[in-house]
Amino acid sequence: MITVYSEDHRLHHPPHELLDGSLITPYEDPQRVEIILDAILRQEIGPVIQPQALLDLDDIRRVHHTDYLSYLEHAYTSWVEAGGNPKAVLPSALAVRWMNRGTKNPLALPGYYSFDTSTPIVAGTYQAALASAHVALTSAEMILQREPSVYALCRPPGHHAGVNLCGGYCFLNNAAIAAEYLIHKGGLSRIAILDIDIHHGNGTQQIFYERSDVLYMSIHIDPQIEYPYFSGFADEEGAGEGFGYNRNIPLPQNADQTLFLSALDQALDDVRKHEPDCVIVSAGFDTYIEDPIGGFTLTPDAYPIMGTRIAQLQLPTLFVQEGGYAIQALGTNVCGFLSGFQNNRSVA
Ligand code: Q9C
Ligand code: ZN
Repeated sequence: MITVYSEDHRLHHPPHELLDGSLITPYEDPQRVEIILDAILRQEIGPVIQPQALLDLDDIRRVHHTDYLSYLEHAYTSWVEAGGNPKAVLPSALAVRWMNRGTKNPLALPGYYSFDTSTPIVAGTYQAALASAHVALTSAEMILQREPSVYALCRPPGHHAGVNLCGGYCFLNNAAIAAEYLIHKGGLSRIAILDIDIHHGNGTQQIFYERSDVLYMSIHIDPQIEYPYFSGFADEEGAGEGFGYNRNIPLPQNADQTLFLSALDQALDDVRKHEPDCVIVSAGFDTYIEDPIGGFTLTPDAYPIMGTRIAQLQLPTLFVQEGGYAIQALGTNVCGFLSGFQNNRSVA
């Protein structure tokens, strides 16, 4: 399987995040994808290529508002000019419920465009986020060129990013951007996004909530106990035309492989019923037992099984890297997953 990777992810390397009231070293570290890349090369998963052609911002504007993109582009410089801490942009006050008037104040803007305090912006963040989206777009283009499956090694991740909101280490929603590309450039009529990161992909859910062409299926830790707390409940089923095309499967803390795999089987049944032209897997590995911010108890042997079951769909499949923070095990878990998939396909 081809992997698409860009070294520009390194431009996003914030010094801290604010978690549960403490300023800590970020879990979302550049080493994550370096370790995955290394394992992919050593285990000969397949060729690794760079993003192709020129990035067209219109492909990103199909998902994100222009004012949000221009905020991301200028956030760091205007923040520093206005006297913000040059180490990183982080909001102090969030625009919530009825307090959501717009602002031009560079020290206040981060609170308008963020929904948490663990998604800092540094000088290279926008370029890194664009490169990550470019990785997803290149991978989507290869699917259109009849590549049966592609792995987009995206960093920063994307599934928490909404149309005009960053959060959960995410700035641009790579999976959503790929889905829109497949529909608009490739003329695909139906897509299924299967999100197996431990966290609910609130951004992806928001983007497609009223759409029936893109099915969003998410298996994740119960939002009553874990991040993102305010979204991801089973009764969020989509709205308007999109009713029935959003499905959340929350699982309890400490969910194990048996529970996870039975949720995956349910999700795969729904994916089959949707009859998609392509499946996009939001592939997070923070379900692993040793993950420092996880909460499930999956062991490395779970990932090849997950790959195998997804392979049985026998559909064009685009894997988009999301979370996973147990750095020592990430390479093994990702390669196990991709190999499990590859070894069980009739088409490459
Ligand atoms: N107690 C992704 O996996 N903080 N984002 C969680 C845990 C934010 C995770 C707090 C986690 C974001 C892509
Ligand atoms: Zn996650």
